[in-house]
Amino acid sequence: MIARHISRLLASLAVGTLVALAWPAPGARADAPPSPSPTLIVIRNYAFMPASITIKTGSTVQWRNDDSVSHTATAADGTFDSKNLDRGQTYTFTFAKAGTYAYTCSYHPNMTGKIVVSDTGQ
Ligand SMILES: [Cu+2]
Repeated sequence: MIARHISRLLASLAVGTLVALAWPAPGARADAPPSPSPTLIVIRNYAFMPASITIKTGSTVQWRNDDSVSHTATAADGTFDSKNLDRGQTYTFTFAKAGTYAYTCSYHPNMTGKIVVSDTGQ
């Protein structure tokens, strides 16, 4: 009787230890971390594709020029500027601050894009 009681107590202690080990450490983020791989925006036919994206704060965006002519990805507020991108060249930028970033190609101002950066990624 006592032996059975003790073994049940030991079993519940073991389960409790496993739960404690599986629990996130203090300070661990409950939500998903920013995407580790960059979000790709292709520049093709004088357009940013997709023209508008929403990402999570801390995420990285990569632009790639697939056109035979040169382009740039230049933020209206100066936050980022790829400078000249020839065919096949890429530019990456990590968005550390939430906000809405409008950008254009400095050679072709009718090319426009928008990056929405939010803490929820929505
Ligand atoms: Cu351009």
